[in-house]
Amino acid sequence: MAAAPDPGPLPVLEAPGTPLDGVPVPPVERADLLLVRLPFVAPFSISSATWTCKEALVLRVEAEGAVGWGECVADPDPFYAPETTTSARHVLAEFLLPLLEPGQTFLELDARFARVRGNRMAKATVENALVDLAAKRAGVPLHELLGAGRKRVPSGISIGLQESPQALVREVASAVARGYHRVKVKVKKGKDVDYVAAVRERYPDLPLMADANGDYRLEDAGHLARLDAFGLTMIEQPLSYADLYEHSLLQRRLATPLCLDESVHDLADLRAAIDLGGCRVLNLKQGRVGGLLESIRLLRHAASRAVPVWSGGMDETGIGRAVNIHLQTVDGFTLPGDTSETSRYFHEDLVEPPVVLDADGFVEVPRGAGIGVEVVAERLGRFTLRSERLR
Ligand code: OSB
Ligand code: MG
Repeated sequence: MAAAPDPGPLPVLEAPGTPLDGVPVPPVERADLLLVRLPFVAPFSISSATWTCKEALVLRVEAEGAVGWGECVADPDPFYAPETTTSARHVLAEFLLPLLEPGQTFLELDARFARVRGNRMAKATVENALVDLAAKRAGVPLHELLGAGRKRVPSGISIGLQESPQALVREVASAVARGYHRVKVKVKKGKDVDYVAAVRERYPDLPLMADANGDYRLEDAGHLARLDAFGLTMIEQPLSYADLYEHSLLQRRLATPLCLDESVHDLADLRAAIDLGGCRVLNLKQGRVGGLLESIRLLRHAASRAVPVWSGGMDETGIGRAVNIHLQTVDGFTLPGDTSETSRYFHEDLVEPPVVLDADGFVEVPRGAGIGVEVVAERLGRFTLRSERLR
């Protein structure tokens, strides 16, 4: 019998280390979970949902007078991702918070959290709040705990589905006038080629991309290939929220690079997606992948494979928005992300100061300790629908 061919060395995937690994998790004397709801300036539509307000869980942890905040990116509905505010509340209260023990490092906590499968939005909420608390106790801005220096962060905007190509061009015009570095437009079946064509005609050189939030099927490859004519920097998540493989088949028929968002949850997903050839760019949302440790692992892996990365967003309040901004000071973010001004989402946010673009369209990293923005108690009170003491 012929010997089996030598399959070569096992491609074991080692998790890259992160600057947070050895940082001690602060003790938590008190934990409160709030459900907040903030009205949006305008409804935001993607192919699978329309939101008129931001409804989110906010975790407040306290120790020795210092307070840390973590915002959960799960929506009240499972229309973008399977987790919801209700499922995240359940997992966080019943399974994650009980895993906190004195004397752990963040790497040890991360390892304990691994027993809880999936539920990465809930995990990120707890981790974010604890990292904010750790940074505040150390008196340093969050980006310093991430091992990064201060730098300006480029801006980008994600424009929701519009009534007509003309309406979309108007939205893009106002974003360009505001100074955004790149524009992403939402697309879906029937609101794609004509819409992108209209924007491209008016702005031939604008860094432009399209996000479909999984509205297409592999059979639509020929139709999607029509988007190749517009020089998009990427098409984000054209196929299912759960797919890695079919994106790789689709990529072979498109010139435009494919970017994955909702189907990448962790390092193993990213490795598989890149090796299959279906992920030429990564939209990294720290709140989607379980927080900052996993984000830095993804960043390092993507860099090792020369895959460009940018920071996505989930229409966060100023709490989650600040985390996304601090994270972008870490090496490996090579493209402008969905990092927009507060005023584009909310008349009033939970925090001060708001995110604003400077004269060159950049965003400043907050200077204060931890996330570096202040939660305004009066507004938090006004926007809170429910709150409960978990510890
Ligand atoms: O797919 O990136 C997405 C918002 C909610 C859910 C999914 C997505 C988005 C955005 C907006 O595109 C990003 C932002 O402005 O924060
Ligand atoms: Mg997306």
